[in-house]
Amino acid sequence: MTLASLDAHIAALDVADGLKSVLTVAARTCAEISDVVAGGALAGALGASGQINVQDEEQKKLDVMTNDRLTQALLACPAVAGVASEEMDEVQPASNTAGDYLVLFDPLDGSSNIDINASVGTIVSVLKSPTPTPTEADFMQAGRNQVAALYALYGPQTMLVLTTGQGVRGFTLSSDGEWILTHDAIAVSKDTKEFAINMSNLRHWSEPVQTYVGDLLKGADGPRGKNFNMRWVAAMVADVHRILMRGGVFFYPWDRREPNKPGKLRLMYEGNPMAFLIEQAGGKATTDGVEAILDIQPEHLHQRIPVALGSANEIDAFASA
Ligand code: AFP
Repeated sequence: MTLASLDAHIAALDVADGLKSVLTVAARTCAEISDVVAGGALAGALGASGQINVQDEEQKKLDVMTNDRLTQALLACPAVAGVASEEMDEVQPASNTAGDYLVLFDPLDGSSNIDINASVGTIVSVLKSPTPTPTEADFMQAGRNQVAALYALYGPQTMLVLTTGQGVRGFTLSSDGEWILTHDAIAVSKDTKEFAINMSNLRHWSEPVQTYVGDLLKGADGPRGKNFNMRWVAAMVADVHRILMRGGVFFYPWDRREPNKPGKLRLMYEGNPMAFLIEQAGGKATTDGVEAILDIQPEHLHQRIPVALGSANEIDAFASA
């Protein structure tokens, strides 16, 4: 049996050639990043960089290395008009003026997992650029406008999961450095008995979220009438991947710690691309069970939102809690 490669899949896609180039460059760079992540201490990839990013978070060396690689590779692609990253204060327009696409990324999702050798990822979102010389305002497009979204998961296997709005497919990185189609037509089950949330924040959540999670914890004897399992990897890529593989729901809700920040996760680098993938796989991606993440009109490049996504019937149950 001949296994299809990502290159062959991209070549056959019914999308513009420019988008094919962007996806090819993003996938190639993720394969390179996989090598650096796997090298760990041997690749000088562990530990703090000593720098603080725009989110006021201490950057790890790997945050900086992966951000630099993606930025350079994408800005060198003639189809790219500009990039924005969770790790950079401002958007970076390309020096060429022929690009059609804006690429937004979280170069290394789950940074706290790096030094403990647990799963991390890269998340990428692609928009059409309204102009070949984009400014920040041109990036302020609702997630519904995305023309592609992907993530790479650097776990026991390195995988890349992609949508261009025609379903969701998963590719596994071979020992030859080639992405091979291994998961066709990925679909999120409608129902689940598994949830993901950082329980240590319980006391900070709103009353309805506390009530909903409390009901899950009561199991078969409670109002939900079934036992739920819980998982939390602390890397959204890995939690979303589990949901795409076997169903489940993921929450990072609004909480009281910093009332001016409506959640921890970033709309443009995490919420939108993951919402596109989850919706394309038949799941729901919302802020509160009802409001679709993809319909939010962004106000800031680094805007944060609450996230509730995954198996459709369980997101509906969350909405009615
Ligand atoms: P970093 O990319 O800054 O490491 O954050 C990871 C993340 O944004 C997301 O991937 C996780 O689901 C979430 O944060 C974990 O947050 P807690 O550390 O609060 O559990």
